[in-house]
Amino acid sequence: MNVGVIGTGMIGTEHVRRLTSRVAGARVTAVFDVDTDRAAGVAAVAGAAVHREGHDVIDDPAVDAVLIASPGDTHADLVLACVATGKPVLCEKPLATTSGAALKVVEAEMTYGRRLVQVGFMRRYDVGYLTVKSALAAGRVGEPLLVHCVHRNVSVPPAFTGDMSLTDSLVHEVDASRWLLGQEIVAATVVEVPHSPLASPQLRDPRLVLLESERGIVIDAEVFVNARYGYDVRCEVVGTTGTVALEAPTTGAVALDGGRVQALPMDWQARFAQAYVDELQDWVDAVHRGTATGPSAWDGYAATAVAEAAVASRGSRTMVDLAERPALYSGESSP
Ligand code: NAD
Ligand code: ISE
Repeated sequence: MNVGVIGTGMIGTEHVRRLTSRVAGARVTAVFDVDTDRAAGVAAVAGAAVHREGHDVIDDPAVDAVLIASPGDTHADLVLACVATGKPVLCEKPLATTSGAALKVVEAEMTYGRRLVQVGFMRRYDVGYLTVKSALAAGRVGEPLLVHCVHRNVSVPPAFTGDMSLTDSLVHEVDASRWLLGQEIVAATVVEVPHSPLASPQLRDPRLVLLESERGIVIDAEVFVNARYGYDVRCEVVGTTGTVALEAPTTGAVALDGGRVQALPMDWQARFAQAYVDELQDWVDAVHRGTATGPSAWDGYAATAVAEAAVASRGSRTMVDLAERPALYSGESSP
């Protein structure tokens, strides 16, 4: 399967590397990035052609499937072009920066009549999240009552502005909660907390968000994108008879001064390294089979709709404006 990659920044470059050396059944044959030097460097490693714009990658007859890893505000237009040409596409999150744009993708795919779109919610492939999901499915903790989520980054690049901790980071907590619980999120409240002076004031960092599921489960999600000490993602589901939580993966331990210090991953690349490989392998296998099964356009739309409600919240409980879910998306991957 020949893959065309649009966007060869931090994650795009790593996805090309994974497709080239860790994933079976695919090779990268075309790339585009507005930063032409970056595109050329990545293309040289993969043995791929460099195109003059994103749409040229999609229209390239030798490209069988497309991976989009450019910034979020470019995604919807590119995904729509993939659907129009009938090419499978793995689009990094967020699917779109507005729920209206994401819904257009859902509608285009419905018109096409078959799933072509997978969204890069890689946590669904992480062994820790999969363990929590199986424990819930087996009823090991009874009925879920509450979910506690923590999403802490060491820091974020200067391009990370405004409400991106909701539209770009919180969306992972939204998707993980929807998937673990098998329920949509119907309301969001952003609770005011003191902000870190170490973060740019416009980020209002950290954020504490209360999400409510359709059957009344409350999810508290802390998003702290300048936490400094490490990349720390936590999730605990509290049930009627027990709780189930992610293990905190460590990258080693240092013994000193009569104690032992566990090292944390410092970024998402390290924390979710295997999940990204498994996500890509699942996508490639699905494209070969002709059926997409990973996180869908609907999942991308639902996450963006919840983030939009959180942005609008400003302290008050805000209902999520969600369209009715079409039958195309009633499969295993969606609530
Ligand atoms: P980045 O800024 O490092 O890379 C983005 C790249 O896109 C840059 O090389 C930039 O030059 C290029 N670009 C800008 N406009 C473009 C356009 N119109 N067409 C093609 N290329 C263009 O950002 P990143 O961290 O790699 O993030 C890229 C996307 O991946 C974002 O949507 C982000 O949310 C997502 N992401 C997902 C995860 C995850 O864990 N799933 C992790 C990181 C990033
Ligand atoms: C980034 O885009 C990702 O998706 C990471 O997984 C997440 O931890 C980070 O907050 C986002 O900015």
